Amino acid sequence: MLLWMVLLCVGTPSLAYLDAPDGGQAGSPPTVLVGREVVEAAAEVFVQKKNKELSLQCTKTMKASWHYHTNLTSHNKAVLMAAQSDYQRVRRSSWEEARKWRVLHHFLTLRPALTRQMTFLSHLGPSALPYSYLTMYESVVEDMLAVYRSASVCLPHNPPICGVSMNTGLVDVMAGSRDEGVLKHVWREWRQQTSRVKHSFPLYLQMVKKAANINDFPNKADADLAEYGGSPFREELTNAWNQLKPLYTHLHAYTRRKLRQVYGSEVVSERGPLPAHLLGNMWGQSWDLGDLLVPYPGQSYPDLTKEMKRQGYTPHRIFEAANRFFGSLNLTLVPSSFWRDSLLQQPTDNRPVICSPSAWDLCNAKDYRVKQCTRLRGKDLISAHHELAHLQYFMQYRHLPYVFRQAPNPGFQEGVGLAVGLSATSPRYLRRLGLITPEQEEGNSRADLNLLMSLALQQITFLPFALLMEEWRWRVAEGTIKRRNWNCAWWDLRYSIQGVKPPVPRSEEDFDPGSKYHIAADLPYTGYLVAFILQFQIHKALCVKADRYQPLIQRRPLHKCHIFQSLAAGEALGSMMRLGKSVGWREALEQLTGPGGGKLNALPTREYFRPLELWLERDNARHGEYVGWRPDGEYCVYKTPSPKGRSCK
Ligand code: X8Z
Ligand code: ZN
Repeated sequence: MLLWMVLLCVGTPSLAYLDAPDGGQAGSPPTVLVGREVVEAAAEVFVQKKNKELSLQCTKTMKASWHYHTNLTSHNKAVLMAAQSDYQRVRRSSWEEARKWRVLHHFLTLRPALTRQMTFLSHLGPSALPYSYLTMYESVVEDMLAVYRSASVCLPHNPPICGVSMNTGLVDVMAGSRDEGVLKHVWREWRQQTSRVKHSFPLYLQMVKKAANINDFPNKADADLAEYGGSPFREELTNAWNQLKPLYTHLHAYTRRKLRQVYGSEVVSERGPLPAHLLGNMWGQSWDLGDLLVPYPGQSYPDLTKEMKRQGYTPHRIFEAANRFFGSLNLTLVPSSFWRDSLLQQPTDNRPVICSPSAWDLCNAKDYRVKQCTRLRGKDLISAHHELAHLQYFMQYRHLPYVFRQAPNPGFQEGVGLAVGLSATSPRYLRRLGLITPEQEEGNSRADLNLLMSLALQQITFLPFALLMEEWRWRVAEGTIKRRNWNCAWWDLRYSIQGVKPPVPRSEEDFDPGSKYHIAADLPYTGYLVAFILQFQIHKALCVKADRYQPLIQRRPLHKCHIFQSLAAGEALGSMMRLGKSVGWREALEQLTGPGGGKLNALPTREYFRPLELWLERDNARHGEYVGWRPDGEYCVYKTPSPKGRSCK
């Protein structure tokens, strides 16, 4: 039935152009009336063609990328760069063609699945820039990265040890040193070096604004937030952060007291924010302070390495155990090619590889791999479960068109990996694997608290850092933070959200945001923030399905739950994964968590850490520690705008 009538120009290849306002003039193609079905059929042909082209190019690029990451030669790098540029060409031409279809919006609405695919095809980020600008964007990011990569510090030894970078030792110095002078020196020098990122920042901002505009967004903040449904999501993040704040503030107060014991109240004041250089991490995004903050030293669960060795574990066996975990949920086992093609341990032939764990979808619906230089440690066992969770996601949505073969927002894929990691961390699960004994597991509340503390120092501390970093970038992009205040505005956020201060006063001569890789590299960070919150929502929902979590029932707390062998949890997880990106993230989340559950919610995080929060409350009260922070000095010297009429000519 011809319900919707539109005018189409015959003779335009592949695309259905609507009649131009002056259509029908001599020399222009003839126009005909066609129905909605015809347009939809043409749109369907278009998206199918693009899905096919893109998945083929994706496979080529991923294969080249795999070869490079598992053998870092210049030849492999050149092959990868060529493949990436081919992929970008196809992606860009798809973008150009998809945008021509947008004119249809004035006349008819395509089926939702088609509209959704068209929308994804017609957003491209900076790659949509005209070539001259694209080159400028790429080179300005390259300049910022060059500053970051070349930054190194001289350690104040006698004689000094120079050329130390994040990759070659600064991580260990920040985490391991308790020498305040050394930590201050390293913290300051790193920022001294990376502050040169600032010179490139104005041009970078111009380019990302242009890229946002070309994709129909007013600025980069809106472009980035579109993945999550737009700017109201910012408020949702702030709400989630407010839900978590009581727990964070107690952790903050406890940490301040412990740091004061080591460094004295001259360095760590009674009620002030935490000095950023003492947190065990260059940015204070996790507090890697080893034994300093353990509630019950010497009473943790046993290290798994010894038991794994005793039982003859190998990297291969670690992944077999992780694979069985998914089998026990009645989910999909990895294909045989996984065992043949993956890299599960450090190669012995001296080939240079990037060892950080990663999961690979080669975009052909059959080829899935993991790269992980596995060692016999508890954290590698958890990481194996985490990476296979990513593979599970890839395999569950493989039936979908290419543009839907993604998680519904950038936080989901990681959120699922982290949620499965929580099950794998549970001592009850480790007992099922035979890696700890029933005696070690049962009623060991001190070991549980130590475990919760170590998780909180990675996960709870991360949230305010990630939030302030994104807030800073969004405010700069939309212009509410002005260039003359870039650095001091950064420290205002560091203070108000994170409760952290610099060890030495800062000024607008510095550019401390540039000390963080993801800012220099223009990489998104919101996905991590979302993932860290979502993981507990997902974990809770799965534990409810598995009937292994009941609030207020002491034997069934959230932090002890694992979903191993729960068919109900497996079914729920699999159904959500099968949706890929074919629906919005709220719908996918609500399907898993139940009616009304389609929003970010940090209360499951609070529930998970409840025993720790209670313990911290008592411990802070026992020591009369002030909970919260107040200013104890000036942290950054603002540049006042120059008075009118006094500017130099
Ligand atoms: O950059 C990363 C990963 C690489 S995908 C190691 N992360 C963020 C960071 O290090 O700042 C993971 C957590 C946040
Ligand atoms: Zn991951």
